[in-house]
Amino acid sequence: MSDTALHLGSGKVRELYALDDERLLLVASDRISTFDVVLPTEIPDKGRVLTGLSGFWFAQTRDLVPNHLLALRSDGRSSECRRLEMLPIECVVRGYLAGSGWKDYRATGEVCGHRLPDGLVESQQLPEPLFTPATKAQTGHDENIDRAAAVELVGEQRFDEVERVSLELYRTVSEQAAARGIILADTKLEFGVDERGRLVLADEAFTPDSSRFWPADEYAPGGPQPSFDKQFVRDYCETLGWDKAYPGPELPADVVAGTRARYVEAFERLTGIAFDRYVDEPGVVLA
Ligand code: Q0N
Repeated sequence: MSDTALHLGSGKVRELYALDDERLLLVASDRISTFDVVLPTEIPDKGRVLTGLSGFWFAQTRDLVPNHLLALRSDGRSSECRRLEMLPIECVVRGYLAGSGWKDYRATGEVCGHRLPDGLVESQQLPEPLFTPATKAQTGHDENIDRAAAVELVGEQRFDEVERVSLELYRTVSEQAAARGIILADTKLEFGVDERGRLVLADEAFTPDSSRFWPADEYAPGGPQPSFDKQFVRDYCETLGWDKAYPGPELPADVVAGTRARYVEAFERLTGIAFDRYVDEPGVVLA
């Protein structure tokens, strides 16, 4: 870390520092959250896996939309980024009916104002991917919003642009993941605007923390799907009868090792790059 960087804020598992007026440092820790609670036990290399995957997808999608990544640091968990004016919406794309999308559909037959056919089941693939924006809640949960509410926040032109770009990104990345046996069920993107008013993809992108990845060979619509990365942790927590309130439980060594292996497997399957090569030279994901 640069010794003089100013700490700007913390997410549940990431830290943000200002390097200077134009640049930020985004640091991904090895912390893991489940059922919205950060656990006291870390997953070694999780932060490197997420930083490497984000860098890989930024490089793979740079011709679709510019992104904020300037450099990956040699620790593999820190990225230097362009400082942007962030848009006040979460740009979610859903190809499958899971999470709050499933909840909203079951209650109303709609997701973010998109009317869906009757009779869809949990985790079913949608007729086409949907742009389903949400507000950025400072605390608590993001709230799904319809087109009109999102237009109020970013304007009509910018809305149309982030909708088009988000759907293009989802199609590109989900095709590449499908070719490697992984379903990208949904994903959350964040965009900013640079000094010349251009849209720039920011934050992390297409990581297991910002997306639902499902192993394609276990896909079975009609119920919730096992998560690629956190399923061991969730299964273990369910055996404890924990009330899912803070503080969460410590994880035993076998759950830590199994979960680390799943994160590394996700990295290697999605990128086609050996994780050890990334640790050696983070820049390999950008080539
Ligand atoms: C920014 N967040 C929300 C780290 C992630 N390129 C940027 N320019 C200006 N601001 C931001 C970015 C980015 N990325 C993004 N907050 C500020 C996500 N944070 C939450 C805290 O942990």
